[in-house]
Amino acid sequence: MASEPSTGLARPSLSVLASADYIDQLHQLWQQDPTSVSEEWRLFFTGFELAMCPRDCVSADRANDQSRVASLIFAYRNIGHLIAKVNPLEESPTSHPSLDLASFGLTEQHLEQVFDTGHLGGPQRIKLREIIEVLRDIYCRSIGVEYLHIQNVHMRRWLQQEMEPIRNRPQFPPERRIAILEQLIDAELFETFTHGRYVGQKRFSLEGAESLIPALHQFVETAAGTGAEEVVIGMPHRGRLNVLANLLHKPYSLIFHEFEDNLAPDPVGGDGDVKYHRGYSSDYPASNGRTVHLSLTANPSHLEAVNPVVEGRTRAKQRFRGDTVHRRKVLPLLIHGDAAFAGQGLVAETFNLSQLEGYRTGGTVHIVVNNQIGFTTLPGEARSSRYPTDVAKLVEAPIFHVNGDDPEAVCFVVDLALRFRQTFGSDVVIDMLCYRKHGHNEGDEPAFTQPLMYQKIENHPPVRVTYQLQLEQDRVLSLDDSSRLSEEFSDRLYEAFKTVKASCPMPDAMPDHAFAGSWAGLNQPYVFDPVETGVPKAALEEVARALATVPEGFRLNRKVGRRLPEQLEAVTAGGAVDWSLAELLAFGSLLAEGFPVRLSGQDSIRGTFSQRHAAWFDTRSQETYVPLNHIRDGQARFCVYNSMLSEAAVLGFDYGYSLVEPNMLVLWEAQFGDFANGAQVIIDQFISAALDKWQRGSGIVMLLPHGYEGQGPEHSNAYLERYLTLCAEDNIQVCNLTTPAQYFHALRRQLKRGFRRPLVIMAPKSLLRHKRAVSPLSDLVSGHFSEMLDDPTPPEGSTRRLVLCSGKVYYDLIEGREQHGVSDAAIVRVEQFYPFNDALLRALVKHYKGAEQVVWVQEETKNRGGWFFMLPRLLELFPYRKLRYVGREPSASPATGSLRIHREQQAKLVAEALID
Ligand SMILES: Cc1ncc(C[n+]2csc(CCOP(=O)(O)OP(=O)(O)O)c2C)c(N)n1
Ligand SMILES: [Mg+2]
Repeated sequence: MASEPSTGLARPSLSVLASADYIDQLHQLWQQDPTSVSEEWRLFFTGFELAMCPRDCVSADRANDQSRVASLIFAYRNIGHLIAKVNPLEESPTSHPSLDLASFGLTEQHLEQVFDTGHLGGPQRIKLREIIEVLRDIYCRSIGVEYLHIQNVHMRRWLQQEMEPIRNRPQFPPERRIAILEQLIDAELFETFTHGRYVGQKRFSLEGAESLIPALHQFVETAAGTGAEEVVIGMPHRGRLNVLANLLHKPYSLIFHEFEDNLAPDPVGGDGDVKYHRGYSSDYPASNGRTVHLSLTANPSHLEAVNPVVEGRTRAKQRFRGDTVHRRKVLPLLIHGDAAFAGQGLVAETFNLSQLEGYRTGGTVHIVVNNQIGFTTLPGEARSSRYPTDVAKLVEAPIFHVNGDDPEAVCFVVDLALRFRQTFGSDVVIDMLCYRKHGHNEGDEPAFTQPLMYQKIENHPPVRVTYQLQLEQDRVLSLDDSSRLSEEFSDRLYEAFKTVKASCPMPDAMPDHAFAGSWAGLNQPYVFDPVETGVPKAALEEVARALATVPEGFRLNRKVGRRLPEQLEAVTAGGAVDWSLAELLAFGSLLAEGFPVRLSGQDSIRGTFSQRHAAWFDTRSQETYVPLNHIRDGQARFCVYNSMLSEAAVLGFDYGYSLVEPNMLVLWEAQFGDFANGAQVIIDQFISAALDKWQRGSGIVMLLPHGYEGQGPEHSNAYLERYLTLCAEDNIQVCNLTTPAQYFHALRRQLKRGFRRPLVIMAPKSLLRHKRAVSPLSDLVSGHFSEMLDDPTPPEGSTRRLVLCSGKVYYDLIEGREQHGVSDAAIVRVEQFYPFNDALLRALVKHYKGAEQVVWVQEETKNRGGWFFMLPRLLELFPYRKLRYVGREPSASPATGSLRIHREQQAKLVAEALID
């Protein structure tokens, strides 16, 4: 197959096609009613129609020519980027058919005529030739801009005002230009120095994209200038060490130390991670005297997976700094590779989160390090769109394509992009076209697959060299002085290298932010010691009253209102508490104690099963009322959100949130537990492993509706077994609960211990309304969570059979025991699989020493559920007894699609568990 030369551009523009459709629609609207479109479009269509007219119908009238010129100006604004010189490896086309004079009905003769420039800035009337020069200067040099897809006229005007009068050309003072050169020197020499010293070691060099370093310095400087206090950064492997060293000022000695010993044991514990995945944070002293805190989020290899995590962290930090209105103090910055940005769905998902009420962060600045390749894959193989950034049009973000070999243009667009974000609170994208000097990593041979591209790259001078020459030419800095800057930096690197080589100590300079600030004291090991999580009755009554109080004039849905008196009575009279009431009481009691609660998930406000009604909706006005925010003055806030229909981005976001807020109950709920596998990367790479890899704790709660109730393969099973295979080193808690009180205590316990661990709950569906799945209020007033539950009504005589189970099947078993008149079987429940409280189970089953048979019962198929997790544990616990599995047969699909077969299977497994 012929491979395209690497132009950074894929096939003919889908984006252009997409905008052509859009323009057609607008054209039709204009034809029906010229005032229905904006002034710019009116001018455009007037000129366009004139151009389409046969010659003899066109009067030579000046006004018509002026309209043609207006169309031409519009066209440059719209598609000037197609001929912009943004690719350091390719000559750009100098013309485009859609920009030719003939396209507008103009000729060479018009070039010398004077026309009005509209809003273009500069003199109001100049020759057409000059107008085109100005337009090419603005839109077709090192910066190509896509912004006319933005519907908001204020945004478009703002961008025009910022770009056109100064022709998209920065005027940096000499000291800033010298600083840019120094940053390029840092970027390049850091790579060449380590390349020479640590031959063949992977570092994912930034060479070819060194302008990223001045770009990031510019970002922080502009951030400081707009009053921002913190930047939360997410970035992939490429150039990460460089960014750590040269932006976050992670000590060079520490980085070299990590090169000496690829997997250095971390001082805080855990198995650690490779150096180009770790997080870091530091304070950046900006030149205006302010300090900006920079925090690079640890991330896995899985490209783009960190995006929603960064957004969640940002939002939590904004809350922490009281920045919840304008969101200008804490800024998310995401850096991407071109192939990953175009390919990974999480990019689109994260864009989609960006303006949603419970998830917005005031806009993210995205920088795509577009080195025009992904490993060995070229753009033509990697995407169907022209640019890797076309996905950003989903949120109408402005997109700046910029030549990475023009570092001043890069800094200019970074400054512009961030000011846009600070002004409009929405996303903005920079596509920095550059190249990759080496192979994918330093041991890789790029000439195997891209020989022509790499011949070009071989002969391409580093941007530091061309910029040095430019500064010399502009008499800003002599070449001698430039060389001196390089030597000074090399000396610093060499000094750091020598100290590491001499002793190889773990430098003390590594700050440990893992358990500082609000996390202080929360790094204790996991223990089973019960924590008292009961709540005095009076406090529960206070919550229950809030839950039963309908504000004056609020028209509550009758069905929703019907259950309020019952709920109140359950608490005041000490009655039976069902699952959803227990949940609301857990939330409410925490809120009253000052712990905020955040719950997000699909349809979580009402609850998928109509069980929660966390907000009420006025039947006539649709106005909402959240009773849990009206418990008492000074209480913490309850935030509940219906999420967008995604698992990965939303779970990633809420997980990110939980990283910042250990004293907030953060819950993510799947619609049905099955769907959580759409977020597998977040579960595998972050939730279960972050503590071990990066010493980052989280107390996130995952609610995963689970239970075999005849709803078919996709609404029965939350893949309990998947979570169980992830369990080690007390990393996560996995529960399948049977009572509302257990749920209540499990939720409250999350905030009451000297450690935080993610809590995965197989959440109920039918148990939400099961008449036996209730708890007496007294179980909420005192007591605590228990990992195992004994049989509340054990056999009066001898126990012949010990039945062990977990979750909903327990209720089928106790009903079966009554139905079949079984009097010799005890039923013990495993409420928490992991961490596995072996001692507690051992103590419980002591009462049933006489049982000849031990049965593990589950409703899941044999290849799922808790069986394989329990088997070795049960063998150890009952070495001399007969151990049996009762449950569904192994099956490729989790459950049958037939309700009848489901019922037969369920009845059979219950009978088998209890009777021989
Ligand atoms: C989700 C995911 N799939 C595959 C990989 C393997 N992988 C690592 S880097 C890479 C290419 C990335 O290309 P690009 O995004 O353009 O970044 P670059 O390396 O060019 O800077 C691939 C496929 C990965 N890390 N993550
Ligand atoms: Mg790439």
